Amino acid sequence: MAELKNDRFLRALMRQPVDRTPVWMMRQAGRYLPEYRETRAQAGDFLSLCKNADFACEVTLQPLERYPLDAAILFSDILTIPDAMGLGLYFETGEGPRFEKTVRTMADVEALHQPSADGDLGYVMNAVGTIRRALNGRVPLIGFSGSPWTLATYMIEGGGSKDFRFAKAMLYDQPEVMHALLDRLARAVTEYLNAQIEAGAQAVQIFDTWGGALSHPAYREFSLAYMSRIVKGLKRSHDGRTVPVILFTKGGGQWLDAMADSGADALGLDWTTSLTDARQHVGDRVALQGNMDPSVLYASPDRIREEVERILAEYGKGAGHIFNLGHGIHQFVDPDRAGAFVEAVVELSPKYHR
Ligand code: 1CP
Repeated sequence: MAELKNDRFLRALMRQPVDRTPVWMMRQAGRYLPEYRETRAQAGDFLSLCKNADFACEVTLQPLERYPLDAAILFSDILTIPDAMGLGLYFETGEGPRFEKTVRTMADVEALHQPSADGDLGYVMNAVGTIRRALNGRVPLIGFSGSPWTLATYMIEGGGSKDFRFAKAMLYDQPEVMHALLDRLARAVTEYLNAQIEAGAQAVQIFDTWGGALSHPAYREFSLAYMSRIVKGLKRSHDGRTVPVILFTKGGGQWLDAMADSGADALGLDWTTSLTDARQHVGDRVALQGNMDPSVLYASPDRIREEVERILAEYGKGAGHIFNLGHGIHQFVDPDRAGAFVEAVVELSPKYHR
């Protein structure tokens, strides 16, 4: 594999000194880009886009052609695992993801197929290899997975949800069924992320998008415990380099202390948490990634720049910050505003590293 030309992102994840704050955007390849919409139309639908390594590679690289980003993220989805477990993922036009089957009982859990990372999910590993070759060392490639709890919500509800009616009922009434499901998911996620690392992912992120919907004790028992187990089961070095792990719980600002003890190298933050407070809590245990409100990208370029400056100052001087949005970029953002954001980080951050 080609020599890595820009290792700013990996260095910051390990809290090593850098010349400026590295930057990437969650969901940086996606519907806000006209070129993405064009490739998706060619591929037919979203799943065909994920399953074809050349298309997945093309859309992964699209945001890098526009902006000076410091990392690429594999184009795929967190729902590849439930799909490979036999639930039948599909997308209705204009709607979010849906599953043909749901998981509501112990019998449903026992009937799940334990997916193989090389067989059932081999198309993801092909995409990782194809993207690494195309990147040719330009920036590192991030692999990812959903957290067991977040994946479980989709599997139990049969798609996206606002109140997690069935998942919460299971958690409170039948915790043994929930634990059986989370246990299977944790094993699948560990194998899946390790396979991505072997295929060439240079850092991995666990997306716990719905962890923030849990109560204080339930977060530890049903989400963090399983993410910690995964972190401990990951191959932390490959090809002579450390492979850093990032944990992102949306709405997890009050649990950073416990998250920092998981063994992860970095924590992702949404915009409701102050980077100053977060840094105080975690000390030198982990790096921090985030945390601009993605809706700032609806504002003017001047206002975006002001917000970037405020967040840089909030983290302060020194290593260990990766600039990102606090959640995925919205589909109605003007691509030029995303450009103004990335450029502001590039221009304004060097003074925090002198
Ligand atoms: O083109 C389309 O219409 C499909 C939209 C889309 C895209 C672009 C979906 C369906 N997934 C993706 C790609 C995707 N999903 C990436 C790509 C890499 C990148 O550029 O960042 C990633 C990292 C994800 C992860 C993902 N999928 C998460 C976790 C991150 C987050 O934003 O919270 C979640 C919750 C999903 C589920 C999902 N897949 C797709 C949609 C629309 C959703 C959200 C459904 C819901 O609201 O519950």
